Amino acid sequence: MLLSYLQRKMILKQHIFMSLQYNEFYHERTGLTIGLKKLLYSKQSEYQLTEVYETDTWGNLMIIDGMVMLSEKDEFVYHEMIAHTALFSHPNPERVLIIGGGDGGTAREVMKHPAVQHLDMVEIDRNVVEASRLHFPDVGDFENPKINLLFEDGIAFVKNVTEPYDVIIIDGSDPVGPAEGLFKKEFYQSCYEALNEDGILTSQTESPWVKSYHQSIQAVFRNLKELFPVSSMYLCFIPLYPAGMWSMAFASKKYEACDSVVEERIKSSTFAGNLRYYNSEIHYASFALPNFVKDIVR
Ligand code: SPD
Repeated sequence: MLLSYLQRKMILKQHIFMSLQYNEFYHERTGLTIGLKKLLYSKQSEYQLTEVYETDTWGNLMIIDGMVMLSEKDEFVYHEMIAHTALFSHPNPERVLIIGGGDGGTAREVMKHPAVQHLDMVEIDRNVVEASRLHFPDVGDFENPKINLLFEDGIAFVKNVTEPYDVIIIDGSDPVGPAEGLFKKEFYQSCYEALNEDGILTSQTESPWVKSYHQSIQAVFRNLKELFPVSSMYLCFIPLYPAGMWSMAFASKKYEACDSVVEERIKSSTFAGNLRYYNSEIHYASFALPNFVKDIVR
């Protein structure tokens, strides 16, 4: 078929336009589209491919193995929710461990708590830290002397902990590739043992809207329930993660998340008023689950 000059021009324009989009499909042809301006970073490690793009509307965007990790504009939701929900639920979180979290956003939020004396952050891939230092200057807190950044496999690290933690935060990737083990019972058992007797754990646990994640979500909550006296899911809303609704796990050896003492702690904190997503109402409300989500973790 012969195409007119105009038709050829349109096809070319469409092609160029499409190639400047990032697409993450979470169900067949259904997914997320983000307009891109240019590629800023691309490095393959022995574990994964880390890329950073400048986007049209979300600032810089980090993608690992074809999955969005964070954008400059919406990262605060994830990092505030994974850090403060655990830290405000603990009366004195002095020692904290982050598994993953190489972009530094979770560490930034953890270090807002004056009680924290020491933070070990165990990231498997140096490229994640490098990409964040270069292209997400406002995200990471890497210079704080209380932070001990280690480039190791978090799953192996947590098996050999000698000085236990008050809080462990699992800020990993999706349950494929190097992060797959972060959804397994053996790993949660090691985390349980690496926590003090009143320790708390939080973890990212994927989107309840994405069916292919259901097995991993169910396994995590089943495992946590078997290990910890207190365990529940909580939710937050992150526009660039598949389907926007994101789940996290809260597990605790002693303290409840929804306790009036927690509310008091949040309200009397010197910095909580400056956070952009998390507050005492959100803390409570995030544990309210829609029925279809309850059915997944029941
Ligand atoms: N599909 C998104 C899962 C991302 C979980 N980790 C994000 C890292 C941000 N510190």
